[in-house]
Amino acid sequence: MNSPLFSLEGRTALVTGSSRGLGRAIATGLAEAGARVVLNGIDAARLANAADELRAKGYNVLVEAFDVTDEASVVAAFERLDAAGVAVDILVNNAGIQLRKPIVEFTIAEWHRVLETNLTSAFLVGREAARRMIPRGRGKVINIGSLMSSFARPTVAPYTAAKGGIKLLTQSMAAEWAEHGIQANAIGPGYMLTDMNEALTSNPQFDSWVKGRTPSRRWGRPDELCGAAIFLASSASDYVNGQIINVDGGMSAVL
Ligand code: GCO
Ligand code: CA
Repeated sequence: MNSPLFSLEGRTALVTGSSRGLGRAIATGLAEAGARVVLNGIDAARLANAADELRAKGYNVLVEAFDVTDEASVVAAFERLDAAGVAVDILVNNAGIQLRKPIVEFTIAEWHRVLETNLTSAFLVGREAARRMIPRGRGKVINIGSLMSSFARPTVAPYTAAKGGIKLLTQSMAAEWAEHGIQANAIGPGYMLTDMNEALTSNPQFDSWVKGRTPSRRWGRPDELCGAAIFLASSASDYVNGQIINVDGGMSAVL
């Protein structure tokens, strides 16, 4: 039985980067909890495929293909939603990329691309959403951080710096928006089975490191983020602000 506390009926959720991976899984979970979902991505074909899959399950789905790193595109997308009478009640800033190499081998262009996609996007999309949530006196912002919001490992410096920024941007959003009835929180996925991590899951040494380092002794499944997402998107979290919930099998709790 769905507790009304966790119901998302009548609410609209925009999930950035939701044509695949964690974003698609989270969008599916929010739809299952009753939300109308607005899918976002830059690959129209992948986006259409994701929309078809969710609609086939009977969910209420809109599609907004825009580049979350481009201010004009983000502003235009929100103006289209305004014109269509679509109010974003729940924003999930999930869009992100990964690039792995030693710091000394990164180009400035690669650095900028990772920071823009993984961090600046949350500022751009969060700002537009909040400009509309503040007058309404309510809203939910869920930023997708990472274990890397708090811990580092070699070869993922730009991603880690961006995810560290996501954690403190979330706290900054809470600092300014809580008084307007908006709750801004983050989810920190652990090592999840996604395309982005294909190079890791297919590496026997890395695979055994993850399993040895994680108390649950396994990788996480993208759908295992849905519970935390539904919680943070629902009335159940109305007094939760500026927090990051690690969904990582316990990895961040142990040495
Ligand atoms: C890596 C991985 C990680 C995971 C996740 C961990 O190369 O270490 O890509 O960054 O994606 O972010 O929380
Ligand atoms: Ca990401």
